[in-house]
Amino acid sequence: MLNKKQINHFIASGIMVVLVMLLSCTEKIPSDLSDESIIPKPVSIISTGDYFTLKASTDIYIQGESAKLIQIGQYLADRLKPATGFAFNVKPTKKDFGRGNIFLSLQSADPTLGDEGYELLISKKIIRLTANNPTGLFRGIQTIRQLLPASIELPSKQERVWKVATGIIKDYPVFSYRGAMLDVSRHFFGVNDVKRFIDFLACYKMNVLHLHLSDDQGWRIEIKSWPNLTAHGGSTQVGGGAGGFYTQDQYTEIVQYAKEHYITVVPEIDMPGHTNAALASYAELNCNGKATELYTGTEVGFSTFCTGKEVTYKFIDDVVRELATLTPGPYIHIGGDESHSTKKEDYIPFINRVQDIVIAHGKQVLGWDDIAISALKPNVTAQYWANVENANTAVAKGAKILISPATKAYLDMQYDKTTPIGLHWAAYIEVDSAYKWDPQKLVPGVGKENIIGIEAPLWTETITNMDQMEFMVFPRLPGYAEIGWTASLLRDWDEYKVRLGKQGERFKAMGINFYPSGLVPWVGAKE
Ligand code: TNX
Repeated sequence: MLNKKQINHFIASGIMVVLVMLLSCTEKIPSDLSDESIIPKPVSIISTGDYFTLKASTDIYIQGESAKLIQIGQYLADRLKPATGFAFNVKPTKKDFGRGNIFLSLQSADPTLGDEGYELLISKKIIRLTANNPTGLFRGIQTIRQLLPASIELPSKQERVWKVATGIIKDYPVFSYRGAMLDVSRHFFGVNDVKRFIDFLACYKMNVLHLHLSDDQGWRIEIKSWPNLTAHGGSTQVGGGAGGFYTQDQYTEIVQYAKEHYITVVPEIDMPGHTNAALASYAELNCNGKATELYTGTEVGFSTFCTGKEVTYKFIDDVVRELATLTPGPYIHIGGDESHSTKKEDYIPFINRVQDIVIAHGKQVLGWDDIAISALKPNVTAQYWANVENANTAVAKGAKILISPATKAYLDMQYDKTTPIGLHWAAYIEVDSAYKWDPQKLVPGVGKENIIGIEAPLWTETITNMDQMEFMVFPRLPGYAEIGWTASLLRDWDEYKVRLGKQGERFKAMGINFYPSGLVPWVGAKE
């Protein structure tokens, strides 16, 4: 028979066992940093087998006092506050140590980390993030977010412990341009939608948002010297809905929000084709002097500016001038694709003149690969989307290449025959196909030295709202981010899909409507 002491001991250990079991079910304690799901995959991870715990008393210390650093510290605090319910005061310090706190430092970073790299040291006592400049700190903060449990992304307070596995991460990107494009012309997306899209890019360390601001179906940016562009040209969209446009103040708000997320906005005015919205707004831009009708279908290649009229160039000069003043980034994108209604002998001098206009306003030219047949000026970048010959011609003319293959990187392509939205003229792009390619080996004749990076475009002929946008973007976007950031030698689909599967809980916590591909081993996220 057991005596009373033994029975008590028995009960106590039973309770302990149950408690430990409960804890380990609901709150898996991380202790192996190299086992965490980080996308894009970092350059190196050393695990030290312990954990750091966020507490109500944890503060965020800034080393090197500056407005930008305070803002980054505040950004991190704002990400961590809702789910933890902790205060996370942000304050400058000269000290190197303070148990239980997070340090963001620009002091004595490793120069090999470059402009966007960071080093993250997590010990039992502190988290220290170091970089050469604020951009690197911002990128590193995304890693800290992903090392915390997925519920850190929930909008309300969670009762749980917040542990981070210890170790050292060193990380920096392969390509300097890692972008996504949003077509706001075919279907208009308002300022808040674009901000949410920017949030997605920031999570995965992407650094460019390309906005396709004009097309046949709609002109979406206010140009003060040509007000009918938006008053009339912005008044509809594919399917005949109300459309919309950004005032210059709203556009500036988007650019500023992007900047706070260390993302550059590249504005595109597509020309000489894809211009029906402008041609419907101003009769003088047409060769016959008559305004066209607004267009709400999805055909391409039927519109063209009148390349022989002087007013066309006065118009473009005004548009580019106003756009350049709204654009802190280096590029203006001039489109140039699918100008099937422009004769080649008109197209070439037109593109040559438009390049001069962009350069005269202090900006660098980006254009779809079709522009390669013109006389490319110095510092031009051609965006490869389908035509290998164009890409090679552009390289031969001294241009750099931005890699956006329609067959691999088009976010508007359906995943497979059964997925409800999207097109499939280039390919069906399942999540594995979207991931399994190497930008440096994709286009014969175009190698690393020619490539500035990659971009995944989301055309919106079939995409009408945020839910649909998220379904097309997730879960492919993290893969594109990884292709742009992580060396292809470190990438492998079978290993990646496991990390992606663990991100599913994060998508859910962020309220993202994602495509639950059967190729991905989702953890606790699939309905
Ligand atoms: C081709 S890609 C286009 C766009 C369409 C897209 C649809 C490119 C430069 N032009 O006008 O929206 O296909 O996938």
